[in-house]
Amino acid sequence: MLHAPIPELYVSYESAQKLKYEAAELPSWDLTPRQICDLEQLLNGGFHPLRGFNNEQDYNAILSNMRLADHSLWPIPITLDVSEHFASSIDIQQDIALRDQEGVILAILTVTDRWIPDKQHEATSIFGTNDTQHPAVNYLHNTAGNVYLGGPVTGIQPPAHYDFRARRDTPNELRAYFRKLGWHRVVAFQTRNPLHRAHQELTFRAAKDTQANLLIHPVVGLTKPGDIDHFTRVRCYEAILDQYPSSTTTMSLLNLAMRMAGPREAIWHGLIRKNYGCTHIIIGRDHAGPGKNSQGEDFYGPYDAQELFRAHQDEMGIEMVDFKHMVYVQERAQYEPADEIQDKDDVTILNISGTELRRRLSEGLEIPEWFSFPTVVEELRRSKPPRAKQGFTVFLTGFSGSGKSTIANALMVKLMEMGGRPVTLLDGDIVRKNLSSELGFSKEHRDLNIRRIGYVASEITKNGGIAICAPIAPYETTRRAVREDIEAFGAFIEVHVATSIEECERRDRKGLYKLAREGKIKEFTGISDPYDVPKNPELSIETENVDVDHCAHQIILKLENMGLIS
Ligand code: PPS
Repeated sequence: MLHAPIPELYVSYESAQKLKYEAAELPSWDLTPRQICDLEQLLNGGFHPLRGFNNEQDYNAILSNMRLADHSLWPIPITLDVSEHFASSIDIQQDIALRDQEGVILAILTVTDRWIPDKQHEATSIFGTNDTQHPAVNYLHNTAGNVYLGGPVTGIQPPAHYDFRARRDTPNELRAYFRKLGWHRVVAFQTRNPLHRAHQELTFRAAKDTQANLLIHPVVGLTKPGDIDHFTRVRCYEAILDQYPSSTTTMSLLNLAMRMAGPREAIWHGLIRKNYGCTHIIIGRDHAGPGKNSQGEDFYGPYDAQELFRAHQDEMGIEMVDFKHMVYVQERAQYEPADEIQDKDDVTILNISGTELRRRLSEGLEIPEWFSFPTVVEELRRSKPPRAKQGFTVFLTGFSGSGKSTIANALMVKLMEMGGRPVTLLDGDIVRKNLSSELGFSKEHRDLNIRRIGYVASEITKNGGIAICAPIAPYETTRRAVREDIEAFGAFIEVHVATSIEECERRDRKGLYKLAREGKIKEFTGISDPYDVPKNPELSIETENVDVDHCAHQIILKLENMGLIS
């Protein structure tokens, strides 16, 4: 039964060519990365029985009772969020072309519904919270468009993937593979993290206990912000595959955009894996948990996902396999399920937490062989070198004339003297000359200027260099956005050059304060324009009666203290 093909939403090749031609005339929507993931699963049957983006009736039913309007179980809304401007240009029953980020037409949506969702209600119903520490709640409130469009989709072509092509399968391709190998029972392991020995032991045990074959089914679409990138993870998974007895296990990549919705997400993962031909799925402690809320507490109870899954598994037609918490018993040199160890008090139980692993990686410390496979550790070290070899950004902010540029120059020279990493200075004046010459000093223009600096600094950081930025950057929200962009790749050190406005005006190196007081320069920071004082900078520097060398040295000490230079 599980081996029978699942309905896909693609049209034939000939029809697709024709549709593509016709669709060029239609209004079109450029899909976001999340929407591309969702569309791919809609089209290939991963989200069966959905036949398009949810209409309003299904959406309401999903929110209130985790079902579609026809009562089939479905826990997560699959909605097409768009801007108000785009929504108002669309008629109901109109076809629109859905394009990827390069403009390629992937599908046609026949719009049957358009509505303004109550996002507060959606967040509470699906995620149980409106706390924006939850990544999907944050996405809903701060990224998603304000209007939803719903209706059936007609697939023209799947989204293109250029990476790990041989490892990507549609539900029907996996079903056919299982059929060919005669795999009648398949247990799926959903993951967004690299696998270590404990995972290998628990997944192998799960397959043995259920007398099933094993599918390692990692998510490579969108996972939790801050996760290890999927390129590194897939190389790690490949390194671990030959640790399983041959022909018991396979691996396939799932282009899913996770929501980190805990219990509801577990049900969703189960339904998706059933579509991919699996009979079982491993559900762990705190499955798809989003981390801590703004009070520092877990969003969901550790076993909520397992309980909700258990309550629905008969109806779903896929069985849950409890995740066993595996620990290493030193005396027996093997992993064992923690709750099956009878002689706990007489043996040494070893474990390394995720936080400890990250610390060891970032400080270049040893990672023992009992914990992970050398090939996996090697991959992780390759993509995440110790902090002293990673890129980072020093971001100096303060009033005009506060001393940012002078300190930045001194810092640059000191770092160049040390050597090891390329150093780039993005001083306010240099940037305004080379990157932002058309911009003025309105809030909009200043934000654009800072976002450009942030983008360049994030690229430098990503590629292992040091970026020193020295703009005024008067707005807290913009500085925070830049921090987020950069922290995806390396450290961000905000340095407040805290020279008072009175002192800056007294120095008036460029004669600008005089002109600002006379009203000859408008919107001048600190005189006629705001400056949000940084609340939690990594470092705050006083410059009055302190020489430049000492100021730059304080930054060097901070960098040493953070392990960024040795
Ligand atoms: S911002 O707000 O971060 O985009 O500003 P920034 O790019 O750092 O540019 C600040 C330099 O531009 C000169 N200048 C002004 N500063 C503030 N407000 C107004 N209206 C203004 N007009 C010109 C000033 O020389 C700043 O140089 P620094 O190096 O900060 O002294």
